[in-house]
Amino acid sequence: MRPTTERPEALRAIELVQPVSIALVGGFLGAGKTTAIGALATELIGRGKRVAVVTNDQAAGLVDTSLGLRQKLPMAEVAGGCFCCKFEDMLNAILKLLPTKPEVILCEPVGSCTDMAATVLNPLKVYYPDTFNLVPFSVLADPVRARETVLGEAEPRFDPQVGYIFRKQLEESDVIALTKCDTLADDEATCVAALLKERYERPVLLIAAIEGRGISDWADYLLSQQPVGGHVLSDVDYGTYATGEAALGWLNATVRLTHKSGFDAREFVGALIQSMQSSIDSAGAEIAHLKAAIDGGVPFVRGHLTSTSGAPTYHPDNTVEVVEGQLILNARVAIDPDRLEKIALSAIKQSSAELDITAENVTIRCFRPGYPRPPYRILGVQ
Ligand SMILES: Nc1nc2c(ncn2[C@@H]2O[C@H](COP(=O)(O)OP(=O)(O)OP(=O)(O)O)[C@@H](O)[C@H]2O)c(=O)[nH]1
Ligand SMILES: [Mg+2]
Repeated sequence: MRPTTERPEALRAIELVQPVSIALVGGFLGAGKTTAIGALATELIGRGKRVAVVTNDQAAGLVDTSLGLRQKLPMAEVAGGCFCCKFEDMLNAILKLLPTKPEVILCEPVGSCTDMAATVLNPLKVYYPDTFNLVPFSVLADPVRARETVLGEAEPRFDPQVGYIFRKQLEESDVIALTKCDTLADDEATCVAALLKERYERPVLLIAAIEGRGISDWADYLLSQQPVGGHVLSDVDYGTYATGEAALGWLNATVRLTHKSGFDAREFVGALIQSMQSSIDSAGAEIAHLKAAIDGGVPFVRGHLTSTSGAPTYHPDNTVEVVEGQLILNARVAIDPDRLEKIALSAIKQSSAELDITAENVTIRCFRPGYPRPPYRILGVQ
């Protein structure tokens, strides 16, 4: 048993008959965390495990949560800050899921955060040694971003402080998973993985969650009692980290969409994303992740774009007729938040006018993430 340190009063006692496994799946914005978590959940459920998911964002109203609910996974959301700054909220989210008797809880931290090993894993380890069974901390890396940010193979498209966060995330992982390997030739994927392995001296797995590739090996690794939290960041420069986070404009919006006789939700999402992409490109800004979904009851259509010069992807990528639906728009872009808000509102107006859709009940939150101040930060665990 690990040594216990007295739990601060603010942290409640949690008594469980069996410890619950907690798997943190981190990585930069758009790396493929939600897709990978969905595939991992399917794999674990196939192995007879009960799985639940905790999502996390700087503000409420997430495409990721809506998507997880679609997969019929027990879900809880921590909004208003990252797990590290909202550790008590993360515990409350876990508590909320306990009635579903999860054996494994997959937790997706905000993609712009780092220092998780010291501020999340170590507090769980130290204050709840018999409650939680921590499995290796996976950090996912998109090959395009890894090449420009870590391997120096292309010009970085974000400020250096954003690159700093990306590299710190990988540095504190227990295991790295190179995502979207279906977009690379096999030898290319192996080569990038070998370079990351050499740089960070830890296992690097290859996954293509979209087609389920590599997920079984990843699950095997997570369940094989490997050491956890072995790369705590003792030297994070919170000034640089905060500047990197604040370089990103953050927007979460919801809009009610209706049409007299029905509209193609896929077409609307496509028009919206392309309009925003074009305006963001004209502003010379880089997209970290732009996602738009229409929840039309049974149909659920979403589109993603993970760089300004990239091509959007849609799920499903065919006509989906809806009469009314809720648009959920999440944008993380290296741009001033006020400008991002104007771009989003103009794109919503233009795309709805094009398709003769009524857009109303707009809720919009647009901001830069605040300075990260984790309440619990433990560097060393004996
Ligand atoms: N080709 C390919 N695309 C993928 C794969 N996994 C994820 N993607 C795509 O990458 C984009 C981002 O995926 P998400 O899973 O939403 O990424 P995320 O890390 O959860 O993003 P944030 O929550 O915004 O940080 C989406 O368009 C996904 O379809 C994959 O294995 N192959
Ligand atoms: Mg996600």
